[in-house]
Amino acid sequence: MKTRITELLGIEYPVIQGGMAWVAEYHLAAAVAAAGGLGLIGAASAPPEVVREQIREAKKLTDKPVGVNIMLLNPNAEEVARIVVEEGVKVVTTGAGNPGRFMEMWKNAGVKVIPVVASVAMAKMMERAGADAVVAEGTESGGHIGAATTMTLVPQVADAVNIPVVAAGGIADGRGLAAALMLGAEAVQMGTVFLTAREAVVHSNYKQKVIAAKDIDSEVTGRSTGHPVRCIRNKMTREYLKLEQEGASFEELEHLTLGTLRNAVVDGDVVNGTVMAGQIAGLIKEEKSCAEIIRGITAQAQDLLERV
Ligand code: TUI
Repeated sequence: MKTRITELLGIEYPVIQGGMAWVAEYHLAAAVAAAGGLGLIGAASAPPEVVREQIREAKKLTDKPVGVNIMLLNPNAEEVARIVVEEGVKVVTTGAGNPGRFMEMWKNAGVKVIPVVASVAMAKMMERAGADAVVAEGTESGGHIGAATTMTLVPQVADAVNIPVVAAGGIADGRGLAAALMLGAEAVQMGTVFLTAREAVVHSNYKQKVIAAKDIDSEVTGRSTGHPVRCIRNKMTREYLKLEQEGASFEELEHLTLGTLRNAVVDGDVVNGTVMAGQIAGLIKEEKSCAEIIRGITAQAQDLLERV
């Protein structure tokens, strides 16, 4: 399964792991890399020195490339942007904003830059700014989301740019990978399925909540604040959506979710915590290793594509 993305990144399979906050730590990133995909350390809102340590730990576990995802809403984003250069990271993905201000530094250091975008306009802007590829992420995704669906966004982005496109949002098996390739993508990025991976250091309550989730068990909080976030329905989302409907202030809503992703991922509080996951959670039935996930998905896609 060779595409411009596998060539660009020097990976065996066209599979990228999402840079999930608290979830995408070095054990998961190294396991994905070792299995032939692109593993990512999610810098999210971790202190910059913790990100540096994570990069070094990943390198101890694998010789294969491990990238870093930088969440641009993080006030420390600039420091993390420099650390990836200092540590010799070869691939960076970005989320939740415009990484234009870091582009020159990364390009000069030979870092491959793959911004996650949620619109055609942002994809074109990123291509002009020198991005090596873009991830077109549909609203089916978990966490911070845009408005367009993967089915509509991916072909429109693929038509609008010449750089390779990675599809994300609602993909967790070989049918999704095959469909993404048909839509014009040259790889997929998956988050939800990897957060249930055996190597993901995620509380079992969180993994079980995702495995138990059905097709319509996610909600989007924060539409009124301009930061829509998809997570599995629980006591927190019910309270949040009720407050939002009552016109609660940004501060009140922030207060309800501050630190709650960590509480869910690390402490297993899936009642009051934030259980970010995509709409494809309903497809995921069991915990598997990263190698089983990647081999299963690519083999199924290859089989389907040969039969079509
Ligand atoms: O970034 C993500 N997913 C995330 S980030 C995150 S941490 C967080 N936690 C609570 C509240 C907010 C964030 C959890 N999940 N995915 C990539 C992504 N990027 N999705 C959508 C976008 C995006 C949106 C707007 C990219 C660019 C953009 O441009 C806006 C601009 O600056 O013009």
